[in-house]
This record gives sequence, structure tokens and C-alpha cells, in this order.
Amino acid sequence: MRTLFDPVQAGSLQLANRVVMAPLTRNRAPSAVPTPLMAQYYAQRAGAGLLITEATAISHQGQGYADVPGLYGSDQLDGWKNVTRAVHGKGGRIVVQLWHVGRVSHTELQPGGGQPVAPSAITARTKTVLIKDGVPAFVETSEPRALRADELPGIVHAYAAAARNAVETAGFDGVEMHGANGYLLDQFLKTSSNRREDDYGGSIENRARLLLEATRAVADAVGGGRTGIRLSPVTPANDVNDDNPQALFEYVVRQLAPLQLAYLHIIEGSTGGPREIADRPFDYEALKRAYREAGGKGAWMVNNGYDKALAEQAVAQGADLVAFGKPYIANPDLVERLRQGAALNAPDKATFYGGGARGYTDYPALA
Ligand code: 8OZ
Repeated sequence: MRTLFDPVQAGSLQLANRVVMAPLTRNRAPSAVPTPLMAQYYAQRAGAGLLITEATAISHQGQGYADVPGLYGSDQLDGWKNVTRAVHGKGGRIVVQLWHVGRVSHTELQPGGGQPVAPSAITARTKTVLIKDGVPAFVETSEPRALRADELPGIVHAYAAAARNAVETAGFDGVEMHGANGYLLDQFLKTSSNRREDDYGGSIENRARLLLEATRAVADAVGGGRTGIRLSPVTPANDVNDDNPQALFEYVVRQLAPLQLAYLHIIEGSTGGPREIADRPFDYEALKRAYREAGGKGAWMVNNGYDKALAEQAVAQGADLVAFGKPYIANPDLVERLRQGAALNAPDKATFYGGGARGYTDYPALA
């Protein structure tokens, strides 16, 4: 029988078990540079079959929160090199999540204090985080400007360049496209945030174009087998919604199938919240079927609110990988705890975003 603790192959990635550390934003990278404390944090969690880093900006324009890391400066790549070395030293595998926030940003975080960019000039009813005097402050996002079509090739190029830097310079085992949670690629996908009238708006084919171009460019740069993608068909995170998510996402996964990606990472329901949303039904089995019927062989990774019992059930029913978010904040040895059926430490919300070692590297492992 398949269990959470079996080794598994995801594209080119050979993983020791099916437990994945989900990407978690922690805002502990001043000037976007990963620190030695971050290397310690990820290395503590190297027992996961796969670590996915916190979302990491592919460009200055892709930045939307205080003290989140980047992948576009040599000091940033040097910082990440320390992280991947520490994780590999403990036998772990780690991919970096490639992030462009689009409209979920603030002028204070943008190059030259400019407006954030988006498919259309529609402000997100959501907040971002600035850090003032070491204290996180939640602020409204700034009004974005619509990207011109002639700017989009530069964004696709920035994804590919970040991926190449991640694998060739920083030593990552691969990359994950952040196609979820109402950030740039998801803003293009969904009807509520994309009102474009060019080749990147309107039909499903057009709305999916940027995500597919960027993912193909990244797969060309580092290999499909080193590329994963995260999608969140119905999450309301960051104020996005789609009129017909089932048709949209079945189209997206059918188009992804020929790239032979390492994995598809699917957030079921509302990110970090309910797995079922009454007015946003979605058939995830049909999504997976659409992907497999189109020839997609990547690992199927599920996420959102999993505990041991639900994860074991998902794996028994055919999920290949299960990503755990909040449990990984508080339990560096989560795989061992799940294996033993041990109690889990509870995460402290007050230290999720920003700060230092407290609530970050000081959660105890089992004795
Ligand atoms: C929490 C706070 C800030 C960013 C996401 C990158 O939702 C995030 C994020 C989460 O994907």
C-alpha cells in the first residue's frame, strides 16, 4: 500500500517521502537577501521529502511585501546558496518558489516608488505588509497600472532568468511557479482581475497565455522535470474570482501536460482556510483526470488543511505528495512526528511574519 513515508520520484526529483513543506512567507530577509538564520530554519526541516521555499521575487517589480527574499541580485543568490548547501548537507531536497506579486504590492516596495503592475488597472481589496520599526504593519495595496503587451516578454524572461539563476548559481534542485493566491499569473487567469482586450484577456486561452508562456520558458531553462507549479482554482485570496474555474483550470492543466513537469501543486479550497467554499464548488478529481488524460505524468501534490489522517487517505486514493504549511512552522521534524503519531507543536501566529529566531528556529524537535 502507498503511504506518506514511501520514496517517490517527481520528474527529475528523487524524494525520500511524500511529505512536502509548503511555501510559507516569513518576512525575515532584510533587503531581500536570505540570511544564515534562514539556512538554519530550512535545514531544520530537511526531513521533508521536498522543501518549497517561501515565495521569492523574480524581479524588483515582483516584490510586494517587506523583507521577502529575491532571486535577482548576486547577494540574494549568495544568500540562497548558503540555504541550499545547508539543506543538502542534511540530505534534503529544496525548490524555490518563483513569485511576481502583480498588483498585490505597494508603491513603497516598487522600483522608483512606481505603481504596481497588473493585467488591468483594478485595485485588489487586500492588504500587504510593510515593516515599520521592526513591527509588521498591514496596509492597503496601491492602485496598479495595466501592463502593456510589450512588457510581457520581459516578465516571461525574468521568470526564466530567475529559474536559471536558482538552479545553476544558487544550487536549488528545481523551481515552483507561483501560479496561485491572486498574484500576477493568477490575476491574468481570472475574470475578476483580467479585463484585457488583447491576446492576454477575454477567452480562457488568452487569460492562460502568460502563465503558460512563463512556465514553458522556465521549463526550457531548467528542465520540465525540475519545474513544478502551484495553482489555486477557487481561492478568494487577494481578491480574485473566476466565472468558470472548472473549465479554466482543466484547460490550464491540459496545456501543462506536454511539459512533463515535476509536479502540480493544487490548493484545495480557500488558502489557509476552509477546504470547501459553498459558492465556489470545484471538482479536483476531474482536474486530475484532465491532466492525466492529456498525458501529464507529474506528481500530483495536494495542499490545504491536511492532518495525518486526511493525508494518509489522500495518498491511499492516489495523491502523490501532500504539502503541509502551518504544521511545518511549528514542527521542524514533522515527518518523524507523523510517522510516530506524536503530538504536534502549535504555531504562534504572532511570529509568522517578520522578527528573528523566536517563533522561527526555536520550535523543538522530539527528544
Ligand atoms: C501570506 C503572507 C504573504 C504572502 C501566498 C506568498 O499566499 C503568499 C503569502 C502568504 O502565496
